[in-house]
Amino acid sequence: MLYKLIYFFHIDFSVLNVFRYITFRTILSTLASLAFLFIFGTWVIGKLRAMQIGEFIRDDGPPNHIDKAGTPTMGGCLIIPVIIVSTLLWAELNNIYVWLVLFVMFCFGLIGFIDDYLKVVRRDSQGLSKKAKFSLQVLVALVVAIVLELYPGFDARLNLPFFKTITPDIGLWYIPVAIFIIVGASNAVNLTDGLDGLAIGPIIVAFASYLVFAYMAGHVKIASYLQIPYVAGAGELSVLCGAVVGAGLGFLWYNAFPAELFMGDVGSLPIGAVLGTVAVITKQELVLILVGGIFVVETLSVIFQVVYFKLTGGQRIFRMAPLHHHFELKGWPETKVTVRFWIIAVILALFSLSTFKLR
Ligand code: 57M
Repeated sequence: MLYKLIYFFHIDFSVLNVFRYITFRTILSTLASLAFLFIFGTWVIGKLRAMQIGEFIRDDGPPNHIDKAGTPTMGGCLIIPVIIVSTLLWAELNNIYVWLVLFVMFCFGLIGFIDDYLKVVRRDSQGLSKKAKFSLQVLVALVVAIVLELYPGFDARLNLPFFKTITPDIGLWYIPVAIFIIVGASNAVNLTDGLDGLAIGPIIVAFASYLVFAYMAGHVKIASYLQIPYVAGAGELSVLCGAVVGAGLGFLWYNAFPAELFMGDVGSLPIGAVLGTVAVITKQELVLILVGGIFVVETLSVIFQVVYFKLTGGQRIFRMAPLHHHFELKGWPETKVTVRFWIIAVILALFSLSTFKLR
């Protein structure tokens, strides 16, 4: 929006030509998000406190979490609008992918909001039922998958990391695959969001990686040089990824240990779903397993724990799942778990970048 308005004057002021470039607008959207978080963060935390929107802590978790009772939550109510506004300000708005991702962000944000509202405001410990939550997530992802399948500019074939010539055409099976990636990423980020700064660190790293991937996929020369699928228009998603990185850094300011604010489901569900959607659109869906390795491992730890628990009638692999609780119960301080998970996230992201050359 703002970008178009400013660019309108580029004939009189040639310096404004710079607004044409995705790279420049990505920097602006990152900084805009960061600035919004700094401007409104303290005010929102104060409002949440005044409205008594504080975290309820389960007493079966690690003991150090009891002190976190009452920490303002539903920080996603700040993060999500900030990302949407920054994207609307600096992205090209006649781009179908930008709208598709904003649609996912809004819908998953709404699902998370209803769940948080029931749990935190209405004090209904169950929140939205697991079945309702999952069905709504699948429905939204289904809409996205169908739009992509039908959109003539989108080639719905899989792109395998390390293999440039193998691009399996799985036909209509692409729809369930895309749904799995979007819904899976959403819930994986949600499961990881259990320690101060734990989810937002790898989120920043993952979106910074996809910012680069989107730029490469949307640039015909770079895509052809790297022999990755060219997705016309996908470069605009760099602006959106930049907005998430900026909002993530701003949120980390408040979420760093000891956290003054949690993001809630209203933050974790949409951010995870958006990560999955960006991975699908940029045709880098399988690299997400690497880039989002922390989220994958956390989710697998829960699956293994639950299956093993059921098969053995009550025995456990980990002291507690998800994995971060296991390390906490082993005696690692919370910040040590968090920072080590961040380090692994950065290593995985660097490794995933190397897949573009190792082909
Ligand atoms: C989200 N939510 C956090 C906060 C955040 C199947 C099972 C593994 C599900 C899982 C679960 O419920 N996951 C959903 C986890 C919660 O954080 C809130 O939720 C939002 C994200 N959705 O934004 O609002 C707690 O996490 C802590 N936290 C921080 N800092 C942050 O920045 O310290 C969050 C953000 C907060 C706070 O304590 O209250 C959560 O962990 O509940 N369930 C679990 O994770 C439970 N695991 C479990 O039951 N394991 C069993 C199973 C698998 C057999 C086992 O291993 O034996 C654990 N969680 C809790 N207590 N709270 C263990 C018990």
